[in-house]
Amino acid sequence: MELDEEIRERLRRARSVVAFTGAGMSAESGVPTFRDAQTGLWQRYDPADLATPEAFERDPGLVWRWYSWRRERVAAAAPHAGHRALAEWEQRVPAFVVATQNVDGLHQQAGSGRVLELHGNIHRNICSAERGVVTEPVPAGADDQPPRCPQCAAPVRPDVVWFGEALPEQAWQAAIRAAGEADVLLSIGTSGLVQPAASIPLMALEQGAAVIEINPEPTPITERVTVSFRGPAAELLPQLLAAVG
Ligand code: BJW
Repeated sequence: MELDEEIRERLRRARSVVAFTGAGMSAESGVPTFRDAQTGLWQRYDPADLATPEAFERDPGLVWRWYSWRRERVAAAAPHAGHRALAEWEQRVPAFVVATQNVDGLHQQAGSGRVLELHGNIHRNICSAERGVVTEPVPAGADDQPPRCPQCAAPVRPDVVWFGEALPEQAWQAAIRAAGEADVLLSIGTSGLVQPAASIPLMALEQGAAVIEINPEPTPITERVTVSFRGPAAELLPQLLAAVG
């Protein structure tokens, strides 16, 4: 990897680093992204149309089946060399935060200790009415329908953030703080289209951080960042870590 000497020095000197990640971070682990082509059973659906409270109200079975399919994909996935490079990077700097839009838990599996989940976690269920975490839902009569909350019998849903819903306040505030204090922010595998998370790299840029993008495709922030590397995360992150030394 060609690394400009000035960038290398900024990376070496960085005391506070934020890794801001999106679905492309998990692509090489076998978890499909949102806006790249969908395959199989779900190719007829636009994921953005399924990730809304209205979609769940309209057809809870359809949304539940989509999440069951995704849970299977996530359960079969393992972190790759890029996830591990971030976990190793954390050992080398005083303050290292992963702020992820991903719901798959792969950063934690790779050993990252400080992970802010901005869009929730697909492994948890919550009650769609009362919002509390449900660990032992009551099975629905039909297999393809969501199970029920044992307290109020409302359907349970995955503990993820759908369009129109607020991000978890603590994680969001912590991400804003981390971006505001960062010397370096890595923006990895995100299309940068979904707000408010997409504003995190720009917050870091505006307060003087070096922002380094890793993505095979250009994004809306490519022209503004300090440096943009075009390529896959599993390949480029270990190279970047090695180049920093
Ligand atoms: C690789 C790779 C490899 C491939 N290596 N890279 C301001 C302006 C306009 C609209 C809004 C706005 N503010 C809010 C909105 C509305 C809306 C929004 O942003 N809409 C836009 C789409 C227009 N935002 C919201 O509704 C948010 N809520 C909100 O604002 O609430 C306000 C509120 C406040 C107070 C009270 C109540 C409400 C919520 C957004 C929630 C997003 N949820 C989802 C689903 C999560 C659950 C689940 O997983 O099912 O989050 S949608 C989906 O998009 C998911 C992702 O986290 C998110 C971002 O996608 P991401 O990660 O960038 O993936 P892709 O697929 O888009 O891109 C993959 C990238 O990887 C590509 O660039 C590839 O090139 C790259 N890649 N292979 C590296 N190997």
